Amino acid sequence: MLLLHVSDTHLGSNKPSKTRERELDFYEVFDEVIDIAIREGVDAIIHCGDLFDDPKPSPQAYFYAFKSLRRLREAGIDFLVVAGQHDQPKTSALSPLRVLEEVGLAKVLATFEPWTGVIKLKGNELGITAIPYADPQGIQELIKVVKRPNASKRVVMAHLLLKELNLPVAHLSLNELRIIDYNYVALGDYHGRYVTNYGGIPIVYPGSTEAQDSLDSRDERFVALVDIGREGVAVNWVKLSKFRRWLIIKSSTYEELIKRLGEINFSEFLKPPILYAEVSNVKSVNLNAKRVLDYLTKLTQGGKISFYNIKTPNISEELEGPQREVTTSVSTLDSVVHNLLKDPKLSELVLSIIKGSDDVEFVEALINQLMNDRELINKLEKLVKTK
Ligand SMILES: [Mn+2]
Repeated sequence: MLLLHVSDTHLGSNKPSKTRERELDFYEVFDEVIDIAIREGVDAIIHCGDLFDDPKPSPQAYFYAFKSLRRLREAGIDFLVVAGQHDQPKTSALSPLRVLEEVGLAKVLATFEPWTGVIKLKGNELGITAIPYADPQGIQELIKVVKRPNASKRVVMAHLLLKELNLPVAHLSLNELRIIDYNYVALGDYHGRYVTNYGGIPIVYPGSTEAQDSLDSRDERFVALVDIGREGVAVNWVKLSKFRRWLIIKSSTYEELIKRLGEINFSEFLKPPILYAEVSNVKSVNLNAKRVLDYLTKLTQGGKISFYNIKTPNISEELEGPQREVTTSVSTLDSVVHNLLKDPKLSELVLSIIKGSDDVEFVEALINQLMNDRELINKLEKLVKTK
């Protein structure tokens, strides 16, 4: 019995850039999972929740889910799924997973209540205990009614956080899950890859297929190919290649950031990566922000990076772009000076001095002086008015 274990595909997400291009990434890597299932000739895909990113998926999220799952059905491979919190509507509305089931593209084992039963896959029986997402209190009640399936091959499929992950929130420990006598425990909810075992039973989180934020970003992503035979169970990892990579850079200055970016070989990326950087040592309004912005614009226009977010914690500013569908908090030199001085005549005068100067340090000193010295501004204002 060959199963492909996947979870947290979050179809419909477009984080972090909120662009159409980014949304397509999530569909593409899901389609790659389907390719792997067909290539490996698995008996079923077991999806452990958060198939969709939103319990009310958009038409395009349904469109791409249908397209991929139809290919799987045509290859005669079942798609078994339990609901994660993202697949669960908050009200009494229908789970989007039920739509997939109605059109014959998925077997939904559990949306709110656990389920135990036996599924026939290409003539072989697989016993499954399916546990959908529940909050940490609710799961204690749900787990009480869980029974062991009556079949010789048995797996658990659940969407929950194990206490063993040592995260601030957790649902159950492996002890509380009571998993004696199963061959494999397939899990979802945790977006990282995590493998352990419990009395010889593999306990596996394959992790999400795309990253929704920088913490979730990794250079490698996998799905688990699970072979349950008479002799035991073997887990083989299949690498995914279609997800977008992230560049995470911590530098102390803007100059260092530009230097580091200059050293990167962008041709090694299948898709232009997402850049997240933190520049720790920016203490005041810094003219190099403009230089960095120009450099990043050049990189995005040249197709080297797809999106950037540069944080400067000391002055709590953020450069984000490219400015397509996202809002941005980039402060240009002109707006900084206008906001600082208020008087249009005075700010024009100061701007003409700044722009006429090649001495970056002098200009920075001037701006910082103006920012910290009300008196000076008053004097300058008087000067402008007497002219
Ligand atoms: Mn998730």
